[in-house]
Amino acid sequence: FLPAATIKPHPLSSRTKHKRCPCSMKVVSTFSYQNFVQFALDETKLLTPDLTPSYLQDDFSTLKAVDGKTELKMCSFQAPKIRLLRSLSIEQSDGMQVLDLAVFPEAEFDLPIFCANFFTSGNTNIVVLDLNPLHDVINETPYKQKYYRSLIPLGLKYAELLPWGGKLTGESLKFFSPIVIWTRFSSSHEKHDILFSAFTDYYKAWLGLMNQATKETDVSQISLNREAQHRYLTWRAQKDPGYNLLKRLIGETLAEDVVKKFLFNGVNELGNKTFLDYFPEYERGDGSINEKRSVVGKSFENRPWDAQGVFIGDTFG
Ligand code: BLA
Repeated sequence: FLPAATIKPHPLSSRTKHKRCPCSMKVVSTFSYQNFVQFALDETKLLTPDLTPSYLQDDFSTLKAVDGKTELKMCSFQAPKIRLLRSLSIEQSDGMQVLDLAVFPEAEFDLPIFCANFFTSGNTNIVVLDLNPLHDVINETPYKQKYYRSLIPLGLKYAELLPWGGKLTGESLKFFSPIVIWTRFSSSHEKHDILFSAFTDYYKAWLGLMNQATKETDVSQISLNREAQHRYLTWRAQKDPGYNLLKRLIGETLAEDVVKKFLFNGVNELGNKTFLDYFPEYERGDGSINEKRSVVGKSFENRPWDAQGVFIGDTFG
């Protein structure tokens, strides 16, 4: 493993802004998730010059939260293999920052979904960074071999630097890959540099997979890809941990629009199945959806993947 000290800040480092901290009047360096977004867009353009703004740009660009001190920035693009690359970043004047950046492939490709979800408030950082698999990777499947075998060393490097964040919604594990980074840490320059480095490495890994991907022509396989992506979108549009915060920031109606039309765009278009069709265990006696995020409870105290990328977690609910 590379020791943390070998993580050098990227030229477009995670910290470019310098703020005067009002309490101590010391100059503190802050970081901004905007740099992560910029990196992803620049790298994508290098590889895919035909990246074009998505039709969603018109309706989803910037929003001011009801508190008057929080800004939400959205951007969205598409390309021949990319159905949607979209990002939401939130910055509050008191330091809260959120990044939700995802890339969804067209259904003709069984590529993983790039997923970066970072939440920073005060000293706390909650991080999910992954190439979310479209198909099963818990069992030994050709899909797992195809996309993750060569990425295991990358996952191991960061599993060391950004250790497993402890118990989480058990159901989420099915959407994660053997190289998932799920971590929590207290803010520090070092950790934010490591996070930026992980983000750039994972993003480049995803672009590498995309670059090599060839279009599927078998219609039944394309349908399977589409349904898998729809199931993923349905999960996230219903159970995303960020939803409550969004409701508080911009109100229920706008939050629903942002979640269903922007963040998880496709949930109303890629398929007809409902949340309960995919996840019947969430059905309550009266036919409604259980509001709890998890019905199996929080699980996976430790990383449930071994160094070979074999799933070693116990039961699923
Ligand atoms: C917490 N975010 C979490 C947690 C996970 C994720 C696993 C820990 C809590 C839990 O176990 O549910 C992220 N979960 C995911 C992801 C997938 C998943 C990426 O299933 C994909 C399949 N997070 C955001 C955004 C906000 C946000 C946009 O992405 C805010 C607008 C906030 N995430 C957020 C907050 C917490 C959190 C506030 C901690 C509070 C909590 O646990 O509810």
